[in-house]
Amino acid sequence: MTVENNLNISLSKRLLIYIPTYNCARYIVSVLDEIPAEFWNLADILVVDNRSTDETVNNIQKARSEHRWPNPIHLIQPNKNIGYSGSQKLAYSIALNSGTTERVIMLHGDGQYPPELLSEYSPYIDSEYGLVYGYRDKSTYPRKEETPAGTYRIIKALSALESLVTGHSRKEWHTGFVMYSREFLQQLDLEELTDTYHIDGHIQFASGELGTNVKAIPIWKRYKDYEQLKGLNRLTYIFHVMRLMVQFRIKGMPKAKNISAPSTQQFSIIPIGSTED
Ligand SMILES: Nc1nc2c(ncn2[C@@H]2O[C@H](COP(=O)(O)OP(=O)(O)O)[C@@H](O)[C@H]2O)c(=O)[nH]1
Ligand SMILES: [Mg+2]
Repeated sequence: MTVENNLNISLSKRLLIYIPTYNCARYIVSVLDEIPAEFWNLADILVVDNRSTDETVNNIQKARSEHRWPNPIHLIQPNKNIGYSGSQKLAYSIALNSGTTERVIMLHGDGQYPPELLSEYSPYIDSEYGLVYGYRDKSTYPRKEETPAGTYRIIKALSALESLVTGHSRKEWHTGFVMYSREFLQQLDLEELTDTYHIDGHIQFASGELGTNVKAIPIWKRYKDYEQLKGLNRLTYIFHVMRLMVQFRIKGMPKAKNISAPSTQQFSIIPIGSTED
């Protein structure tokens, strides 16, 4: 494995599908299997594994060595776990550093956002939208949308509050299913974005401050097969978000001083065939 810090991964397509993983051994191979065929030609696929402690990397490596997928994927690992937020900052720096990437779609490696939803973005790949995001919607997807009722109400209430506090109306501030344009990402100081879980909300806030063209599309999220935040964790998350939305408003948005500076985060490129010790 080669340690890199010059962000030079040979991306060649205008679209990048970035897949953050952390202990997704049960899901990651089927997530890649479920990526609609057209996207294997349209997009580069970059898995950023955040130092999983389970079989996530071995499962990917096994599938790669069997040439399971139509095209090669890129697989990298930072040299330590850098959190959900750090994984995003690294991926967006790599995208901005590449000469080709025009748009980035984040697709969670745990499969909670079904990869078939990628097709919902097709109409917007050549659009003026700087940010397109999916909001969970039980009225559009009454059977498929699996967010437990309590969580659903909390997410909707928190989102209504965050729209109020920030002055930017969004159908959901907690979605992890998003597509960003290069033009939009370039205006952000990635390093200044929050290091917490609510980085998706911070980027939404930035898009509001920048007056970015934003599009919301109804989606569904899987929960049946997944752990969810409960009790104190859930309360901590709620208070975190409430504190952050006020901070966003007070501090204003993290503007890039110049074209977004490349991240200095070190990472390893995991070539096909190498397995974790
Ligand atoms: N929990 C966690 N997830 C991470 C991390 N790095 C990447 N991820 C991935 O980021 C995605 C979102 O995390 P998750 O906990 O499922 O958040 P949620 O579904 O948005 O509530 C998943 O695909 C995780 O595997 C990390 O350090 N911690
Ligand atoms: Mg998840």
